[in-house]
Amino acid sequence: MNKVAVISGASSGIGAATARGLARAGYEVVLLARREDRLKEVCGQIVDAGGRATYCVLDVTDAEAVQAFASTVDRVDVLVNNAGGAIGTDPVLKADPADWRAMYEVNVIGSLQLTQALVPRMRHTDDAVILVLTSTAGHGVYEGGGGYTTAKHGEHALTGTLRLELSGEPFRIIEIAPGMVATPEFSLNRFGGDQAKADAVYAGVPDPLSAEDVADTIVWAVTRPKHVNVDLLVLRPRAQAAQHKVHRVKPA
Ligand code: NJP
Repeated sequence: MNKVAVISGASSGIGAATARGLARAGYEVVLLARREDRLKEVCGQIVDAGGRATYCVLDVTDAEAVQAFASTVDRVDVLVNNAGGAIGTDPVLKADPADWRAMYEVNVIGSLQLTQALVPRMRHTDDAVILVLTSTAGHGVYEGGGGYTTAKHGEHALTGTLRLELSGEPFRIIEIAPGMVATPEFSLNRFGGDQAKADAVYAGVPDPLSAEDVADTIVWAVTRPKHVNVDLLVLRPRAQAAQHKVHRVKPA
């Protein structure tokens, strides 16, 4: 029987690349996100390449919808909590609490709800994996990043707590924390659709990470032997020595 991997936020970026990567690694993948057209497209690519993929339109912040989804799946071997994102770069004193709530809802509560709903479907195996895509923003702070770093620190805490609480059970709890990843939508969403601002994030950076770079790392971590838990893996592009230290090349 095929192993089943559920990936949230699989309609774009890192989640879509992870779905493709896990399908290539032999998993039957179940893609989750809110945009059906994008899910269909990614699923189609996987099936055309010989993989097994289905999707479910799901808002991970909707508790009832998450429960309804969980009731449709029989078994899950791998859960990738990837759905998430950032809104704005307002300083703490000017930030809209609604933005902070929205970031907390999708990054933290979304991961919490999906994990709670699917763990009962993961107890059939002696090697269940829950992987959480946090960020270097979950391990440090930066000006203008208050709402996002708070949410990602929360997701980091959720992941560590879960590892402790499931100790002794056959679960691996993995956290992958990337730095600068040039996915087409992450920064665009953060800046409310302002393409120029989104492009400026990566301007002159020789090689930011790609979605595929992160997906490769996720697939590697998931496919380690069952006694090997990659607790936390931080990956950054070579050009980003630290959150504030990004090497940029000036245009000639
Ligand atoms: O971004 P993007 P990435 N319910 O915007 C989905 C973290 N990260 O791949 O629902 C369900 O392409 C949304 O789909 P849709 C980041 O925080 C990134 O770069 O159809 N799904 C889409 O598929 C995030 O946790 C960078 O709109 C929801 C996906 O989430 C993860 O990596 C750096 C949803 C977001 O994909 C993927 O980001 C870093 C909801 N309520 C960490 N809301 C980076 N790019 O630089 C959104 O350190 N989605």
